[in-house]
Amino acid sequence: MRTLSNLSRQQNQLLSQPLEDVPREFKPFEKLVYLTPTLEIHVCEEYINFKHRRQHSECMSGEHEPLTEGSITSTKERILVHCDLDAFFAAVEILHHGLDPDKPLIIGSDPQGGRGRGIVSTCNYAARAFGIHSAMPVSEAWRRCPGHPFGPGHYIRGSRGLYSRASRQVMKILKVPAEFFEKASIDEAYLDVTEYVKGDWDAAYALCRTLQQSIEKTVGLTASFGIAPTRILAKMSSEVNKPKGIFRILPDEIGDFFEGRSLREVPGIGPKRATQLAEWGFVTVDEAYVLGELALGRMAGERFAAWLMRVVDGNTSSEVSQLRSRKSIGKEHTFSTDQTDYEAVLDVLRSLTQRVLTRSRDMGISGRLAEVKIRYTGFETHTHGRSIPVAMDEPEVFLRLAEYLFATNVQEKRGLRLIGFRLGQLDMPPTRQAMLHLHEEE
Ligand code: DCP
Ligand code: MG
Repeated sequence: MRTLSNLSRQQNQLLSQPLEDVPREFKPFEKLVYLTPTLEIHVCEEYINFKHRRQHSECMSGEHEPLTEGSITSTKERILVHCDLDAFFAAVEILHHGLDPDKPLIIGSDPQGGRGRGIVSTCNYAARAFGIHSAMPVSEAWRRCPGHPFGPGHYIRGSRGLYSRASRQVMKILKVPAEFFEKASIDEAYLDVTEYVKGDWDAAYALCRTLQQSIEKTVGLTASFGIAPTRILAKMSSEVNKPKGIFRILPDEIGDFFEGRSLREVPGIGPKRATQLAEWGFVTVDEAYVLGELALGRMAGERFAAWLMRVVDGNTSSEVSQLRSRKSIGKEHTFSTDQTDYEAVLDVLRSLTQRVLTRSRDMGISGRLAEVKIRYTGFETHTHGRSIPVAMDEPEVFLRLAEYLFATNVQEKRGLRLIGFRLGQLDMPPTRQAMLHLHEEE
């Protein structure tokens, strides 16, 4: 019978064998890796060398770091697109329930007739006309636009499943022309389309129009697009003509774009910073810029001044990579009643791990850290992690790590409320295709 202690023993036997001797179904991937008795992962030299070569060739700059020689942006101008769906949750609800888009719709916590203590997630444009916006207390929203029977407001709690499904459909469309793609949140994505449009900014504009129409036709939602040479500029430009807008900033138009534009509109400048700058007399970006890095730095701090100069000079990052928006990929499961059958828990853990790795592979991401989360009866929660020397996306490696982490850490005889698996320390892996080439070269 498969029991937990059997499993540990079985694991240890397996782990003590080099990979060549392990039964076929346990081989993570042939010749590349084997696990030692202490669960260290040994990776063959070629794999590591290959990876390092890739890392060097893919050195890219961060949003808040100065550009380095040889990074993608400094060698060649990129054409980035930022897409953001319009009033996303509200638009999905309108579509799903066939609601009237001209009637104010508010998605968020239960307003409880104006006594609700939660906040608004979002609202449609008809509700925005009442001054309602995301993150506003729902009681305030009710005051501005009460719901039935006192006013025209329609309040909905929202259904995550619907939003995820719509988001997936949209992302599928957006991915097609993107050489590099990054889903930045449930309703926004960055696309590097430089190659697709062959460096032609007019073609990029036409592409956005096509994508916009395709999203509306296929999913029934409207989206806004920004086209620009850096991430921050692309994000700002998708806001300009919202809803259902497209706005483009050409490399030599950046200065004009910032003329008279409020500092508060720059992502990264929060209300606190903007108020402080306004107190010194700077409300627009150009007012702060003309002061120069040195003088602005004395007032607002050197780092901030240097960063703002780079934003306006178009020298911030144009890297589009899924890793920018993601620190880890995880899945967890809460049992309907606390579990003491650890074999059943292990089955759930294996399935979660498999799903996480399927997802990471779909996204072209690998990871170095395996983490198992165990929540006991009464909510006491522990996470147990293990790192491997190089990032991988092999399900078999992480299945074995997950089983091992669970088997060696679970406090036996205690009821389990939740089990979870997380892949951390993410990295872009050698693509699976590249790995195939590696095999061919051997
Ligand atoms: N959201 C949320 N809580 C917030 C902000 C947003 O739950 N404080 C959710 C609801 C939004 C979705 O995320 O529909 C996307 O956020 P956006 O900031 O893009 O807002 P919208 O898409 O709703 O409106 P816009 O048309 O301004 O993009
Ligand atoms: Mg949006």
